[in-house]
Amino acid sequence: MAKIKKLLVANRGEIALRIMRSAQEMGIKTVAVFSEADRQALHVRFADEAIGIGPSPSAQSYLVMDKIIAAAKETKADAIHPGYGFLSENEEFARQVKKAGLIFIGPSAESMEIMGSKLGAKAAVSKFNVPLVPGTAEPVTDPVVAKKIAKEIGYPVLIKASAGGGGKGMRIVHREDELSEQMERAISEATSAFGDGSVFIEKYVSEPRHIEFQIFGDQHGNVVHLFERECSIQRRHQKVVEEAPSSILTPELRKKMGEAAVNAAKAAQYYNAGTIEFILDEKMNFYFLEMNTRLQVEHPVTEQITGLDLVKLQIKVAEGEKLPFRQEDIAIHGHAIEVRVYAEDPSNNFLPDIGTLKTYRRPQGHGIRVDDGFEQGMTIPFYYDPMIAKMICHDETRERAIDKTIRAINEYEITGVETTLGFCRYVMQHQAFRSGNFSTKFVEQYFTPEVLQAHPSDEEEMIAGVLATELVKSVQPNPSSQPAATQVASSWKKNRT
Ligand code: MV4
Repeated sequence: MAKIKKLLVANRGEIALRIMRSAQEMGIKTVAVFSEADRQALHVRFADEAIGIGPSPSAQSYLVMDKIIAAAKETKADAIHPGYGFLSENEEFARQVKKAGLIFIGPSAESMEIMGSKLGAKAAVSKFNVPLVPGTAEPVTDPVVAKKIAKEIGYPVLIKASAGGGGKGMRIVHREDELSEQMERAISEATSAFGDGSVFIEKYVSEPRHIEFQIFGDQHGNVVHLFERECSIQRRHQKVVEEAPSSILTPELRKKMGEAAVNAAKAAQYYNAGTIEFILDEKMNFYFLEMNTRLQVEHPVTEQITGLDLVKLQIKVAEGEKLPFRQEDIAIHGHAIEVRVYAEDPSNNFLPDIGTLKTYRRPQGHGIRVDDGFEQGMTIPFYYDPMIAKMICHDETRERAIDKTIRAINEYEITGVETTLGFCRYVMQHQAFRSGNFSTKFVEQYFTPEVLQAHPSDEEEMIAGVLATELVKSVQPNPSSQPAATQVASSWKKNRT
């Protein structure tokens, strides 16, 4: 068993910090890498050592394998954690790291290769009792063959790129006369975007829920699942709100899906942390979509309900340790909700709003966790993902976790940039979300920029009401045509944003 003494984190921002914190608690020294834009970043200050790896664009820094491996050698690190994004799902990187005599904190390059292709993943899991969406397990190029398949499974169908991810290269086809044209487009799109034109056809599930299972494997063949995360609240394939557990799984269905997830992982002889993505249709049928071979952004909701530190577990498994528990030892405790705070303007089509955090005050209190990489006065670099923070609220029940999330959003103070906080509050207050009756179509169905102006939060309404009463009691008749209470309430609201 190879004990890790020094860990290089090949990432930036909140996830680099989050990984280093766990490493430090395990007595492991940490090495940060940074681009020019990140010279002053918190992950650089937190690490025991830091090494510059080049210009700000990630293609010249965080994505350059050679520079990262050279930095690990130079600092005598013995392991590399890739975080999420950047090189985290690059099997060639995993191979190079191993070749350099370093430990890659993640699965084997072979597992990554199988799961990196959607068709490869489907072929592998199909022999392991994992339900797949009706469709083909082979690439299709001939429109005649495609028409025959589509007729068999029934319209609407979905054309997907095997090499695609995050919804890229998907096309819905409603009728036979659209099929050949859409297929041609899908193939040429996939070829130019991924250098691989393989596409396949599936039955289109129209308003699915996105439910993913966290799995964990060790290098001795043991695999468990750590329950599910519901990630249906997303906008253009970018998740905004995630929660665990899902409000619609029964214990029986959870058990069935959990077993399927473990089987899918075993199909790729998977070890370390991974996520099995399912969709669930309105009849509660579930289907495997793909596997993500990394630690995910939303992993904290799983940590909050299981009490486990997934990064520590990743490190131990990478060192060769056995999983310290069996499936029956793990249980769900309470409910956790994560909202992603992006520097984006929800009233302007979620356009990135890069700038300086003039005020930045985190919410506090019982059951609140904020994973972020910024402090007041810092500028959000425009080169990378504009996520400022993840806020995770944990409480005994779903309803309490929702109410806590609203309270914490109201306490969060960010000025200088527009953020998605108000949008997340809108989600938390929406009856479809609160009742649990929603799908991946939530944002499309219920969100327009106007709702953020039209519906002040309960708290705002209550405070505005109190102010109005106080004002009517205390002031002289108002000379302007507007009632005094409206003026006060609206100027108070202005100060809040
Ligand atoms: C689907 C689907 C409906 N039917 N496949 C989107 C991203 C990629 N991981 C797969 N995705 C989907 N595949 C079939 N056969 C609907 C989606 C989908 C989706 C899935 C998960 C989370 C959000 C989504 C938003 C739109 C579409």
